[in-house]
Amino acid sequence: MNDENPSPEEVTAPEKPLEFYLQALREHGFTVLDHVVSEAALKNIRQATYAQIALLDPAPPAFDDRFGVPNGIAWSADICRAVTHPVALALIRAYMETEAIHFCHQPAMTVLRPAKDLIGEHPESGWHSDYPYHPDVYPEDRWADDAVYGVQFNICIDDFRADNAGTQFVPNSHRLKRYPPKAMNEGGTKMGVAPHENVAQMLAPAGSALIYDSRMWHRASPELNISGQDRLAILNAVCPSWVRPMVDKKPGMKHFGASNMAAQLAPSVREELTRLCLSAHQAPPVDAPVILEKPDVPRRIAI
Ligand SMILES: O=C(O)CCC(=O)C(=O)O
Repeated sequence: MNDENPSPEEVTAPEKPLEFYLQALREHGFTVLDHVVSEAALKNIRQATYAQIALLDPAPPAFDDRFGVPNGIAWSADICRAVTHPVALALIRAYMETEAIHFCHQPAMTVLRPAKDLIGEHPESGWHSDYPYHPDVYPEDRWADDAVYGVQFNICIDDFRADNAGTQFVPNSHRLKRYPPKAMNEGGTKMGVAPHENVAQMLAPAGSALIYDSRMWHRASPELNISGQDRLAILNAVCPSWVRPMVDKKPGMKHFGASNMAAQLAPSVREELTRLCLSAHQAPPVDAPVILEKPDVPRRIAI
């Protein structure tokens, strides 16, 4: 572990009381939770991520792309602490009105490279809502009930700004309770021009978390990263524990187990991380909708 790591006991505190963020989430389906990761931890996470990128084979493209750096919980204690931030998780639990939550894939470090050939382009597609509000998960791809079954918890390791591809979204689109219509993914996204007239960007300083209702229509916008720099973030799809995961989480936990990371974490972090990353499937409550993968339909997953 890096000597510069903050001690496990040192948990950063958001500026305002939890109720402030919860109210924003309830009103807008979106909030920015500040101070989830300290400056020292951000530095460590960047350093550890670039050490991992150097090991990727084949090497990822340097421009015009977004890629994942796998197994973050096996190589960064700071990532383990960030994804188990107690205020962030309390907020998510309160919004979904359940204590029993889990991650539907392992925390996903993503690197959005600077645009080069994409500058000035308007690539098609990318609009989606997040798991479990994916195509082919709900019957009829409609989610009529009022309960919330997914919250996205994206931790900004770099600032999210207009000039480095802060995530595009349609404010309040979670209220429409449907997947983005096909037209959103046709003809490229020009902000302010129909059907993208209401598109905004999620903007936040490094160290904060974008926390939003998974039904929100949104899109990674690599063409907008004109900063010349990478933009790093850790993506997490959080659902009630009875919602089946998007992917098999066991291989990720094997890496975690083999890494000896557990020994470096405070017991509270280790226990929360294990709960989130390794939860066994639980039976759904009796009034829950059927949330299934239809086995014979090819999966179309975007995170
Ligand atoms: O990286 C981004 O800007 C978009 C993230 C995203 O699409 C997601 O978390 O589902």
